[in-house]
Amino acid sequence: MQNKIVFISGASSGIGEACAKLFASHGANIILNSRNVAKLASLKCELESKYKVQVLIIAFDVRDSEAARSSIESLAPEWQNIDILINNAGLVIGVDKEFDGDIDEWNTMIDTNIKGLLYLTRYIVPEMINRNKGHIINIGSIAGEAAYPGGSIYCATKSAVKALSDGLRIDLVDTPLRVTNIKPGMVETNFSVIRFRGNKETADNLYKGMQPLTAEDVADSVYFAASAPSHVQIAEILVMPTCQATATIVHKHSL
Ligand code: 8X3
Repeated sequence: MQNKIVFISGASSGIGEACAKLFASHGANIILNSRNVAKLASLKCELESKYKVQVLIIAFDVRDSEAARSSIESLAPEWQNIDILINNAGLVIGVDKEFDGDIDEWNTMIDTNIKGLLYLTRYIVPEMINRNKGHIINIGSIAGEAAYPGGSIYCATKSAVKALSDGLRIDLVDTPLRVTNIKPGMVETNFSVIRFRGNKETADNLYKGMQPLTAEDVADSVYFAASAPSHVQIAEILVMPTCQATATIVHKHSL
């Protein structure tokens, strides 16, 4: 991974942050993207002091196509050759029934999880094609496999991530570029706190009696796909805790 350039969206926390740490520990230079400049600045300091790597912050909201375009187009020449795009920015808000949900929250999920991923793909992949080199790693979800109660909008966005990953793989089949869809099951990050609109206690209860994945466990799968030999394309990884079988079947021990 030495000297490769890795662009990570949603890099200020959770899986994105864990990927930044893991790829930097293997010598990759990292472009950190999210809206949270303060968190990105402290992550940049940490990575540059621990590892011999360079870290660039480009803070913008992935939902803003114009900000994505201008930020990526104005990258300094030494940062333009992005080797790996990790489309990680994504979220779930609410557990409402489909006929009952909050439309603003739907838009936030759809605009971030689908359109944000598309904008970064649109602005970063053409340069990869020019250089005949690159890997797009989308963070999908077990939620993209089948809908579950209270998750229909989020599940739809992650089904879209699967379709977009498959479609991009088809569109790039005559190139050396690779496309991977990483589909985590239950992972304990701030993700569930946002799902329950800030209620940490409800989020914590979700993981009682079972051992969820950590963000680092998912980053390991991302790194595995990224470090495969160039003729090997890991198309998908479905990774979940040992006590999970599907999005809705989880064995919990009694407390
Ligand atoms: C996160 C996994 O099970 O909460 O994408 O949908 S789950």
